Amino acid sequence: MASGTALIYDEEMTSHKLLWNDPVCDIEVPERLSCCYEQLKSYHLVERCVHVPAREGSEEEILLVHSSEHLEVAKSTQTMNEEELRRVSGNYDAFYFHPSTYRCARLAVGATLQLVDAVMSGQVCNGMALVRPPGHHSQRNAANGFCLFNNVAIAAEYAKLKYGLQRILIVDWDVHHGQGTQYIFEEDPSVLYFSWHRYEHQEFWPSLRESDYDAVGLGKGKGLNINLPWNQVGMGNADYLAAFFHVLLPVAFEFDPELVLVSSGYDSGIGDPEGQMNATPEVFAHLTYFLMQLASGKLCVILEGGYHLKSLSESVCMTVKTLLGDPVPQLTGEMAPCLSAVESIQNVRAAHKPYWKCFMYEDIPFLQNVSTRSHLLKKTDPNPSPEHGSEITNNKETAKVERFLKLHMKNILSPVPPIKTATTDSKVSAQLLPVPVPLIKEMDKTEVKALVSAFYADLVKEDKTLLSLGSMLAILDKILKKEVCSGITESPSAAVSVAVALRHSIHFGFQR
Ligand code: Q9C
Ligand code: ZN
Repeated sequence: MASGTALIYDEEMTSHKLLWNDPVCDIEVPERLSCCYEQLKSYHLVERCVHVPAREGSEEEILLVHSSEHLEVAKSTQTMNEEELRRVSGNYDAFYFHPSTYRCARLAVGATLQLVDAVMSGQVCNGMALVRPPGHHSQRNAANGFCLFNNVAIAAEYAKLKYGLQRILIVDWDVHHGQGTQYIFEEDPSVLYFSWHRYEHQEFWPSLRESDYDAVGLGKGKGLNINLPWNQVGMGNADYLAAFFHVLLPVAFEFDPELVLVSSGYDSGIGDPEGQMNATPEVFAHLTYFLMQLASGKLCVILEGGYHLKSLSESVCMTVKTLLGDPVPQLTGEMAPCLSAVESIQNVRAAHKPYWKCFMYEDIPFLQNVSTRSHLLKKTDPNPSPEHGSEITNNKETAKVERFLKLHMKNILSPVPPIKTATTDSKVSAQLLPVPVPLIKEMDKTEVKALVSAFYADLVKEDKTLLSLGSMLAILDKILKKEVCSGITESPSAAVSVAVALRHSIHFGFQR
């Protein structure tokens, strides 16, 4: 059984960049790649991975998926000036060329194939490729949505050809529909393609009829294309887990893939200006962990979108950390999926009922009306109250998200205290009294007031209170350092005990 996690990163892929003003494309920046790598370094994840070098994908490999016309157009842009580049870029929906784009796109393909080789040869168990430009919107004959060559689709064809694979699963958790990948494998029974995507009843880009749940594949590929359209923004951890539990995982285990490829866009994460979703970085650890249970762990994660640099890089770290085998972090927040998510999930289950045993024996009615009604309401009602009413994500408030994420990541990455109860003896705690005093500053004003007034009230009646407070503060100190999760001491003062207990519950109440 193979072990180890490959990481593929080549700085050269940061040379592809936008040379003119274009508000549609200006979020696809080189820093997307460098920020991820810096963050991986800061968590000491890079040194734990097996470094696999990128290479250029060959023309032959690109032609596994793309037309020679498409390849030639891309090749011809290498020597163009800005004006010519602008003109060619204008032939596509949301794409820009730079003189280095062709070289970067070939490296992106090659990096992806290197990852497949590392996993299929048993050099590593799994891995991640950080690549630009991304791939999943790219089609046989066209660049689209920041994508030139379809890295993941080429990887699937390559794995079929080189390793004789008969069942490959592609999981596309990017917030956009990978319509390019859908078109390429629509009739192919050897590739199961799953994509969830912001859809909003076809209002969200790429606004295609064929992104809806009833596009199940064609011919021999019927049942092997699974679209889960999100008809509202603000989907969060619970919605993503419900999608995995009730749609993807049952089908994936039934399909029993020999290799899993992830079109790993993080624009489905919190703070992303495109996705407007609410899933926090640690949900990607869980998604990764579930997929690691398939195909004997043979999992290749390939970067697609993700435009909020902090959210993107934290989510990439969560993914790589999980690939390395670290325990998955606890999820917080609402754990029930919203109504609109349940509706989408039910509809895709109903659409796939004829093709999968896991759905066949269940009674799954279509639920076409629920979110359609709220969708129509939204248009007429100036103050609709959608389910995700007070979302953290807001277009103009990414700074707020940044502050949220900073605190949030600190909280989830700091070690959980052991189940251990501190106790004190009066001599030691009396000496400890001056040490934890600065901690009082960390309490909020009302808490300090309550603590202090209770302390003075008791002091008049009871001399031993000073000693008792010392014990309490010594325990509080241990709780805050996460050395213990609770403490017990002799105390004449109930008020002080309550203050410490309150502090305790604020920090750890939901963790144990
Ligand atoms: N009005 C990826 O995430 N938006 N691509 C176009 C046109 C393009 C996203 C909006 C978004 C492309 C890989
Ligand atoms: Zn995307």
